[in-house]
Amino acid sequence: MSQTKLRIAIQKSGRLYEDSVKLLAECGIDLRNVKDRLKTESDNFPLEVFFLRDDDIPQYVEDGVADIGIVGENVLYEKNKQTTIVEQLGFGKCRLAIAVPRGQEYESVKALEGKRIATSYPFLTKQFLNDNNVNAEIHEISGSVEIAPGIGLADVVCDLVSSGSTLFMNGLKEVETILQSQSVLIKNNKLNEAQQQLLKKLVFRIQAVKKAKR
Ligand code: PRT
Ligand code: ZN
Repeated sequence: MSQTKLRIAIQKSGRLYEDSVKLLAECGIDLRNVKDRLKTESDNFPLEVFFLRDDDIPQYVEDGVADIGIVGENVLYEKNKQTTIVEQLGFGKCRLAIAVPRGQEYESVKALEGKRIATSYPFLTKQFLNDNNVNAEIHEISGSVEIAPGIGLADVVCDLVSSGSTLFMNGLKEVETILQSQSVLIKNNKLNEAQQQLLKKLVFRIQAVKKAKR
């Protein structure tokens, strides 16, 4: 039998990096020196780790460049790739929300009609607007979305929120929640039998770690 291993894609740096590496450690998987690496592997579990930008992880897993990955549901649904969620991981919790200038009246989603919405999540924002029969202009920007209304770039934002302090500091108030998100383990849809077995082993360990934390 050819040697089998699982290739996992995790965030290279950012909010999910620490928790992703920690989860693997808690699963008893030792990684060789992870700092400043593009990839590494484990000596005590047949796992190879690729460090990537979170935005690229759904595509890599769909393509089978990585077999599994850890990514936020927000990114997963925005990218809309063909992968399967295996397990919710309980970290990286946030929500994708629409926020308007604090002084602005807001009664219902109809208030968004004709507005300019700044977001890094055009797909999910569009879906929300369509579901609610609202026509609005989406302006895709890649960062610092919250300052868009303040500098006249947009009327409204659709962005990730966790504590809410960023919105507050920018004079915005949250009016609609589009998605509740946390990080999830995803898998490629065409894993072979041996890979499925390895994944089962990994998920069993993850569930044990989660249980111990309850
Ligand atoms: O470089 P790379 O592309 O990999 O990273 P990134 O900059 O795109 O993502 P990163 O590291 O910022 O976030 C990775 C993931 O963490 C996100 O996709 C979410 O799944 C999750 N996450 C959890 C968050 C937050 N909480 C969060 N609060 N991602 C971003 N934020 C930002 C938000 O965009 C806003 O600017 O934090 C600000 C709001 O925070 P509060 O606490 O002020 O509300
Ligand atoms: Zn990103």
